[in-house]
Amino acid sequence: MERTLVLMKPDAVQRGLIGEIIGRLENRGLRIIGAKFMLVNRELAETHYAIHKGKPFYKGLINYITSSPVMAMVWEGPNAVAAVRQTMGATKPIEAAPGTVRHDFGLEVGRNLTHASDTVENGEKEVALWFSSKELVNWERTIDPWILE
Ligand code: IDP
Ligand code: MG
Repeated sequence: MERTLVLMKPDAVQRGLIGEIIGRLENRGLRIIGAKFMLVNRELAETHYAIHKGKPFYKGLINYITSSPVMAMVWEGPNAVAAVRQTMGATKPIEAAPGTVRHDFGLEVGRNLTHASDTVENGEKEVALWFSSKELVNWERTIDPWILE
């Protein structure tokens, strides 16, 4: 079972879209196993986005993610990484497919509402960066046989 890190970025929180976006992930059948509402310090922001260091948008990206609270979550499911990326849509809202979060609520790449891990390996790394093992909840969802074959 894959795990993926999902962030409701500050714009999603400020715009009151946390419930809407979580609802989409729940509706798909993904299972939440961790969540916290938090301010992101610069150190965490810089570690999380280390791959983008040096790019023209890097400074703005760090300012954006640290500007206001985020809702950080871990979601689990078969192919969870690809499934969540698909639900969020392409990085640039203007290129995101209709029906995706970034299409339905966004216009600009610098305010694209969410983060989702892009590979299984990065999912594992990002979950470990953002959550301690104690913060992840092991629970049974009784409807699973009706969602997972
Ligand atoms: P992703 O979030 O879809 O994985 P990445 O390419 O990993 O996209 O970029 C990380 C984040 O950096 C994006 O979600 C977006 O917030 C921001 N970003 C990426 N490219 C640009 C840009 O050209 N201008 C402003 N912000 C950008
Ligand atoms: Mg990325």
